[in-house]
Amino acid sequence: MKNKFYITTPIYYPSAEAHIGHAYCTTMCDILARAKRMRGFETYFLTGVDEHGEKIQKKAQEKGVTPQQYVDEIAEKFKVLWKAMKISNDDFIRTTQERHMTVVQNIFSKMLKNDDIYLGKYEGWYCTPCESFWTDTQVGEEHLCPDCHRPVHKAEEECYFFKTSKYVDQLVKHYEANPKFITPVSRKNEMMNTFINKGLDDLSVSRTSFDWGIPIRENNKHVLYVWLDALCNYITALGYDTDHPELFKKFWEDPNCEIVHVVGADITRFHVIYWPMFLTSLGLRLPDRVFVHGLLDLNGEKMSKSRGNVVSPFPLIERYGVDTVRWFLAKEFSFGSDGRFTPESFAERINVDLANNFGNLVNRTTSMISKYFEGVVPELKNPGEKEKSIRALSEKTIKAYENLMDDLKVSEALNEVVELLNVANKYIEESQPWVLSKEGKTEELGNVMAVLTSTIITCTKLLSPVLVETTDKVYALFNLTEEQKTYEFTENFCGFTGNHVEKGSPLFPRLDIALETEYINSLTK
Ligand code: ME8
Repeated sequence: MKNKFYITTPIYYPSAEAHIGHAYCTTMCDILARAKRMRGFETYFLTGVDEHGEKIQKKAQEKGVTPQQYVDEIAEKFKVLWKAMKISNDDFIRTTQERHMTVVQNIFSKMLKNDDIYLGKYEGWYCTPCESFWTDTQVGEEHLCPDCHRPVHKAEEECYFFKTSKYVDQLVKHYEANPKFITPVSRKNEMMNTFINKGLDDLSVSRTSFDWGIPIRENNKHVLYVWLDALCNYITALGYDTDHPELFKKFWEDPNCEIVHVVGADITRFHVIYWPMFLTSLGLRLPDRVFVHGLLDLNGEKMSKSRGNVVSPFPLIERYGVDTVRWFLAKEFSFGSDGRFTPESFAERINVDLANNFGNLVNRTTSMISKYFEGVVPELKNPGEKEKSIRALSEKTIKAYENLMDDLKVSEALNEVVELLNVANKYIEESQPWVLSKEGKTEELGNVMAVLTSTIITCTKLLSPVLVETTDKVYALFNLTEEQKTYEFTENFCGFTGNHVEKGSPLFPRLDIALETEYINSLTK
């Protein structure tokens, strides 16, 4: 099993402010990164912004500022959002940074020298929003972009081409030998059918019609195609081809490091076709996995910055707290499938999982320990069948959670924990502590409290990559020692005897669905 983990988000276009879709992808990566770190994997988590290209240049012109001024402002807003969402990224790369641009120029030179890039002429259909050229067959009779379905226009320019034909067989072999390279597998089939089987044209990798890009040293009429520029961020951020390549050696070059790119379904093609080809051209290893997550829509309509129907995470964080927003994103949608954001689903999800299940369990347990045991966690003595079965379930949950997280199945991993919480709540109903107390069955009553405490702490730990603020609150309620807070301590079932417990206010207040639906709806108008 690999003991290092390098995970990346796409680098987003700062062509408008970040919305809940960007927050979704970044939060899922953050959860995966935090879950690995918690278990002792050496982890590196990268995000950033993709600042070049015609689209950005046009936006800046519309606003009457320089492209650099324009991206500086929005890049800052992305950083502020990730801070507010408690994103634990190790670096934030911007493609206008010198550290990126110089290395990308070197990369282009290398590819040119290797004869993987040549100068030619392009005649085709151009989609400005996607910054992509397409052939007659691809745009069809209606002349629509096969990716975004918007109209394309005829364009001709001298440009450099990358020889995709040289690498396509190797790529397909790689897919076959590594069935998890593209996850979910349906995305691989889509790529084969839509692009590879139809025959790939050489990829145009330079532009002369605008100048907001990385200049090509060998021919300064040209700037680099934004996708070649952007994809390289995954290695330039690590110091590839510099005099300080430590991170690159430590993460990219170490076969014991698992490399995962998480991307939305809109940009699969670039990550699973062209990026592997570029890496092969440079003689570098490929990532282990490209995980393609689904896109979220808003009340059934495609959410996009250009359409203007987007939800900003900021007012949600402000009103409900960061953990609730993170929880909703992680739990509501099955990672890998498309999802629908509706205001009702937000409030309901928080009530069902956090207020009624997790929060309620913590609240009931701390109150009962205060009431029956003067706030001190009792010892587990002579456990009965129920206690033994919860212990077994707890151990099984930890294993299942680890395996599912390792397989990037975040929502499924969280489901396992929610199931354990459900069982713990049922255990209260079945054991009826109030009856045990009345009947003076102190040992049995103590066992229930010990088991509930242990289950709460195990679940809190497993949920800590998502519920970053709540974790500390729960640890404080149970006065955990530093040792008890460690992940390894999950092996000690009922290892909390003698801890002093505080009675706190509810962790997650129940939301009024109608009221909150109205509030969230008002944000999307
Ligand atoms: O494509 N639902 O940047 P981008 C879920 N710069 N995720 C969404 C989403 C939605 N409705 N909308 C966006 C680019 N995303 C390039 C990437 S990488 C080398 C260069 C997320 O700002 C999703 O992860 O258009 C998607 O792939 C990404 O944002 C696209 O961001």
